[in-house]
Amino acid sequence: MSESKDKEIKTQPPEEFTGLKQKAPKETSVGKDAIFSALGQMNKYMKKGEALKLSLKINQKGGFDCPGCAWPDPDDERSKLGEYCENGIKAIAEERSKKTIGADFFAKHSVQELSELSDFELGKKGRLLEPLVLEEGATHYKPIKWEDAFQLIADELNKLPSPDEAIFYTSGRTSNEAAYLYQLFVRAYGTNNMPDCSNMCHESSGVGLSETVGIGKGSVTLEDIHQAEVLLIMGQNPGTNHPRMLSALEKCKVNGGQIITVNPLPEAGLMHYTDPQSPKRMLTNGIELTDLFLPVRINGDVAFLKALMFEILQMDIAQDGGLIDHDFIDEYTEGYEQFITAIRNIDYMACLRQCGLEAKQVRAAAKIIAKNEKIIVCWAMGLTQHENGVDNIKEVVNLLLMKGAIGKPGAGTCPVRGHSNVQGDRTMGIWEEPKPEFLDKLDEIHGIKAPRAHGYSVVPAINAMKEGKAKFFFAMGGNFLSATPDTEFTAKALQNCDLTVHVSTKPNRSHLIHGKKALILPCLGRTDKDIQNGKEQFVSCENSMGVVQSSKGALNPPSKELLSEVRIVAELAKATLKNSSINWNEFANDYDNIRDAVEQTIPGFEDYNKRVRQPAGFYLPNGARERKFNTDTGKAKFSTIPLPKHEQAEDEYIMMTIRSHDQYNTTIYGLDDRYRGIYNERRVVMMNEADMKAAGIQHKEVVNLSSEYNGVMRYANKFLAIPYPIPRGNVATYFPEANPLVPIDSFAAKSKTPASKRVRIRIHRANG
Ligand SMILES: Nc1nc2c(c(=O)[nH]1)N[C@H]1C(S)=C(S)[C@@H](COP(=O)(O)OP(=O)(O)OC[C@H]3O[C@@H](n4cnc5c(=O)[nH]c(N)nc54)[C@H](O)[C@@H]3O)O[C@H]1N2
Ligand SMILES: Nc1nc2c(c(=O)[nH]1)N[C@H]1C(S)=C(S)[C@@H](COP(=O)(O)OP(=O)(O)OC[C@H]3O[C@@H](n4cnc5c(=O)[nH]c(N)nc54)[C@H](O)[C@@H]3O)O[C@H]1N2
Ligand SMILES: [Mo]
Repeated sequence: MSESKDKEIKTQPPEEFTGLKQKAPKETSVGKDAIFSALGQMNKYMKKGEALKLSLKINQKGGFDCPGCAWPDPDDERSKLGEYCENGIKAIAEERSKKTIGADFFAKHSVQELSELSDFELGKKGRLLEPLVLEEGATHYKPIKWEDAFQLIADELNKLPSPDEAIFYTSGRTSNEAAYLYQLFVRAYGTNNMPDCSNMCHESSGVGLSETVGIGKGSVTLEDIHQAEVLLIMGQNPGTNHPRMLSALEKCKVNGGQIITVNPLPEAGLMHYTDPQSPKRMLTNGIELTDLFLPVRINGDVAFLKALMFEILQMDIAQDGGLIDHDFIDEYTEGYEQFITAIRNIDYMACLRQCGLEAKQVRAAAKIIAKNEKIIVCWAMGLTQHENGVDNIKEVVNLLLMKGAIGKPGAGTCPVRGHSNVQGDRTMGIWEEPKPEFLDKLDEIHGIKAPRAHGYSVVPAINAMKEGKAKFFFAMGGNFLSATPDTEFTAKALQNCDLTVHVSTKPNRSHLIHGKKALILPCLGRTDKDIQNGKEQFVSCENSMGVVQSSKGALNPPSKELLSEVRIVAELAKATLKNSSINWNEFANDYDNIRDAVEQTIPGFEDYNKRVRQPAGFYLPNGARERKFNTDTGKAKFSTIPLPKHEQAEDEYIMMTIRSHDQYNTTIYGLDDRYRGIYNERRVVMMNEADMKAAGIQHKEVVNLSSEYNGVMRYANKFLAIPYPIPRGNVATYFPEANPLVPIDSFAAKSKTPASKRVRIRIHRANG
């Protein structure tokens, strides 16, 4: 037993270096290095037979949906070699690690001791095997029976003065079936406090798109990407985060399309690609992807888009029209006059200054876009995680509407989603602001009285716990402490709770920063066989392009003690809601029954059980795809967006927090960021070489970081400064190590998405 009683639990990740090696950033992606890296991870962390079995089933029809990203699978033919990618393999190697941890591990190590470990070190301990409880005042987690765990939760929930003092978080791996049942339980219990990872992710896209084109999802299909004449890829690093997107980009290029990349960093994955599944490409050294690279300053996107649209307007005037789609604008949109007047009158030089690009670069982009009609804009966190995140999306929509590039083949919006079922969870009703029609249906079908008042999203949920307005925290997956902004602040919020509960597959830092009491409930993962009532079940997920597909685990679970998320919800509901008229057993015994309820509740799921059994699943309806814009006026809307205010003191840098190649959000697969040439270290701050020189900072010098926002100081110490091709005044660090610096009160207007891509920081020489 450890002597750790007097030591404090560490709320911040450990500030220790692991041995940085830096090489020049790579200029090409995937190829044989990716295969070696994936095989390396499988050999190191998985059992041999299991690795082979899984790699043949990943993203295959009738197989399981990769727990990695939400990029869609081809509707027709799937590669024989397995429709997988390096990072998909890492995701399953992580989930199916041969290591496991049970009660003996937790008896040996106190919570305090474990709090000295990083998420990387914790994750590598292995799969969780049995339910665990941390009693009030205890120093160690110990085993608890499932029924006692459910009773403990039920007692806490029934003790609360109001259901609105409970918070129910969801990460985006939860299946449609589990998500539907979960939200039904939470609403039957009596609250809409359902924050989810989407709040920190694509919420800005959801809000921006709903208000302008009437649907919070993207409008394109995979085939559209293949057919596009121009792909504008903004604030996204697909080589790392959506590797299978690269083969779609390759198809687009082979079909004659052009790619414009807008990113502060020259991400290797977007520059050059060698398809590991094509021997010919491996021999011929692959294909150039990006035709025009625009190294925009962090959050310079609105300024860039304005300058771009100004240029297109000038070109249209110069050639007497034909470049702007007035037929489309007249028939389908509103707000054009006001919008185009504002574009005509922009301060062009101010736009150039803010985006950091030269006029000739903007003009080069305008030339490509103006003369083409099939245009798709793809984006991810580089656009959404800003205070003006929603405006970023609306400005993207302006460009597409101006060109009539939506609701026709090869054109439209493509927000590339994160978690593999984050989009499906929202469709199933995981939302703090549910629509009244949806709640009416729940009431009618299930005989409940769902609450109408909106609940907390992530940032308000943290504030509520911090202020003592919420006392119970339940997480269906995820790593709330490490994923949210302002780590210290969030830690205090969680520690204010009476009970914190995590349904998890692997240990993480959220298990260690706990309420008075805490529970860890281990569950089945995507790769595990799920048998209920003697019958093998499957679940379903919705990908980034609105296709719903089935997913069935392939391996025996690592322990008999693990329950499916569906079963956990059902048991929890039975324990908590004593007079419930809902037959929770029926749902958990056969997931077809859940799908039948979904079909009755949510439009687009007609014949759900039948269609989900079709090999490639089915598409959900999408108004924007058909030029049916479901806004309040039935028209797509142009927006008039102000240029963002960029406050920044002389000695401040603008920091973005990004993912390395070896991580899945807070799950850290390894310590390398191969494409960026950064090896064996995550506590780095990437700086422009000239900035380092000006500040007298040496390569690999130890620096401390601080951020000051609304008069509050925040700190994260011990990072190594390294030179990197990034615009001057901008720096980059990895998430989650830099999250202590992201202010809790810096978030996007309307979507409340934390502004983790634009944090004002100062860099202090540790020995200077
Ligand atoms: N392997 C792997 N796959 C993943 C994930 C993972 O962690 N690992 N995470 C999943 C999840 S949940 C998500 S949301 C996605 C995330 O996918 P991404 O959004 O690609 O992930 P980030 O690393 O946050 O990268 C943001 C990119 O935007 C750029 N950027 C930052 N600020 C700006 C800006 O102001 N303007 C512009 N134009 N660009 C900017 C950065 O340089 C970087 O290339 O990936 C999903 N897939
Ligand atoms: N600074 C900064 N912060 C960010 C971001 C950023 O770019 N910068 N990105 C944000 C984004 S886009 C997102 S989506 C969030 C992610 O936030 P989360 O979704 O909360 O975090 P993850 O790291 O994906 O969660 C990992 C944990 O999920 C559990 N898990 C894995 N698989 C399963 C499963 O099948 N079932 C269950 N029940 N549990 C499982 C494991 O225990 C694992 O430790 O982080 C956000 N935070
Ligand atoms: Mo995300």
